[in-house]
Amino acid sequence: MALIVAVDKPLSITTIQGICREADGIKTGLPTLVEAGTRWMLDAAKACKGIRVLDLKLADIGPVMVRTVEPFLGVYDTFIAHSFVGSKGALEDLKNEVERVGGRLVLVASMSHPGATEVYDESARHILSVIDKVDPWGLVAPATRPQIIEMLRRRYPRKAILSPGIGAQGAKPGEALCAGASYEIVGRRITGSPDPVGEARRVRVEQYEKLSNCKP
Ligand code: BMP
Repeated sequence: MALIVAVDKPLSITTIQGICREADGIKTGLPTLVEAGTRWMLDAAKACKGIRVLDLKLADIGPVMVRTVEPFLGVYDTFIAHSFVGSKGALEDLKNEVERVGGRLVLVASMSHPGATEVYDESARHILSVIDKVDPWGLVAPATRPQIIEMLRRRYPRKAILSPGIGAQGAKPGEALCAGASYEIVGRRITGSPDPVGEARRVRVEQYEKLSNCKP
């Protein structure tokens, strides 16, 4: 199954290692950077053999985004940015820098919270045109609205689709995979459990059960 654990609180490095044995990788971001600092961020990524997603939801001019990710290049392999800042002078710079060292760029196509319909979905035509221009490795799309995942999968058969919104936000494991996502991102359900490694394993089992019964 395809599971990325959103580690939004600084768990022990041993727990991260355990999670990474059960899941395909981890995603960390601003909460852990603010709470635990750059050193922990680098140690967490080094402890994980799988996919290491740095999710700073970048949304700035190119040189600032490039400078922001610099300490993490070569340690994290996947970088998330907002798409609404556009390509020229922004995302094209970030993409070049990340790919120069073998990394991958992921753009937010839409989000999982209810307010995402106010701007992201209203602006879908513009967002898709930025995605076409930048041509990132992957996209973020909401497990809470699987019809968006289905649309993106039809439009971009070969892009990775990373889907958050499972567990605490209401979607069930496997639902986004059934809609065409490549990975499901699960945070609090796993990191808030007294046994995060066991909980990651349980999520995988639920993904498997759901995926074996996807409606055509
Ligand atoms: P949780 O499973 O605890 O709700 O965590 C979801 C994770 O996915 C968080 O790290 C959040 O930043 C991220 N995320 C999200 O929830 N919705 C989005 O649209 C995009 C995200 O990156």
